[in-house]
Amino acid sequence: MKSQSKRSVLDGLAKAKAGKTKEWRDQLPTWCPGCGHFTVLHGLYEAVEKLKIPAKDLVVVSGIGCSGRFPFFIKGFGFHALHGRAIPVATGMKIANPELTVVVVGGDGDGIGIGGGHFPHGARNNLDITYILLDNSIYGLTKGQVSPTSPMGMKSGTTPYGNIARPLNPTTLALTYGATFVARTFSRERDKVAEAIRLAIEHKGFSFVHDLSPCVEFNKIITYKSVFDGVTALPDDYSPTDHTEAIKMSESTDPIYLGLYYEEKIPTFDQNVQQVKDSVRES
Ligand SMILES: Cc1ncc(C[n+]2csc(CCOP(=O)(O)OP(=O)(O)O)c2C)c(N)n1
Ligand code: SF4
Repeated sequence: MKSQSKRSVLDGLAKAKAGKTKEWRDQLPTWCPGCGHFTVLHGLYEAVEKLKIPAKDLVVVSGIGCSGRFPFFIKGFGFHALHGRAIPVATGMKIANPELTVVVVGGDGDGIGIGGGHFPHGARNNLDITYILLDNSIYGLTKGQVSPTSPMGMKSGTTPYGNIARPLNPTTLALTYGATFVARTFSRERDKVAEAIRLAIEHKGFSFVHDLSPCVEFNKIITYKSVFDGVTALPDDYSPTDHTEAIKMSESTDPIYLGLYYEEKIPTFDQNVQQVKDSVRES
């Protein structure tokens, strides 16, 4: 009874804060209070609201993890796929119905660990989907094991003496794989997260948002404070058109840069498929 009333108070507060975007809310999120994933959920509400995407045309696809719960919390269609398999599922959906707005959401374990073989192909095909990676540098759902983005030395359930593997950098990977829109955000900055997601959805092609989304429950090393102390915006004179420069800036760890790293307009997967169809018909 007590938790029920607390729930409805939280629900009421969230609704009041969400303003117009409350129309997009579905089930009450089950994440821990303070989890960085909330910011991204609200960012996505704001983005689809601003872009006036009808719920019937939106599909959110996820893998497994705390981040994998995403489709339950937003109206529209959703698909909670197998661990690491959200991109192939989204690929099928987009090919079957190019009119859909397809958004993939997943964790660092889901997308860079078990699903790491799919990310390059979504990107290099320039499929017109948006991929939001919620990076908390830990496996949250399974209660705190190191992930492929955990820093060296980090102690966890699976690394009691400290992590001995070097971390992967999702922003650099996306750029290297050929993603045509790449941004990095931080869950402490709600407006910037919402704007990055909106721009990513607007982009025609494979758009990638790498959100630094602290796990307040299990990661005591990568926290809101540690991230806040380590990040800064990309310089004012930075231009997101130079691929080599984008990769160089993405690799910086001191500071870690936030913002739009790269955007390129080239034909999408759908357009290339159409071109092949037309040329086959003509021949
Ligand atoms: C094939 C398979 N292997 C392992 C698991 C167990 N498992 C569930 S979620 C998860 C990791 C989730 O971490 P992440 O993707 O970073 O998301 P988070 O929970 O941190 O949001 C693992 C290993 C599983 N469900 N399926
Ligand atoms: S365990 Fe971590 S990632 Fe999962 S909901 Fe809680 S704070 Fe978020």
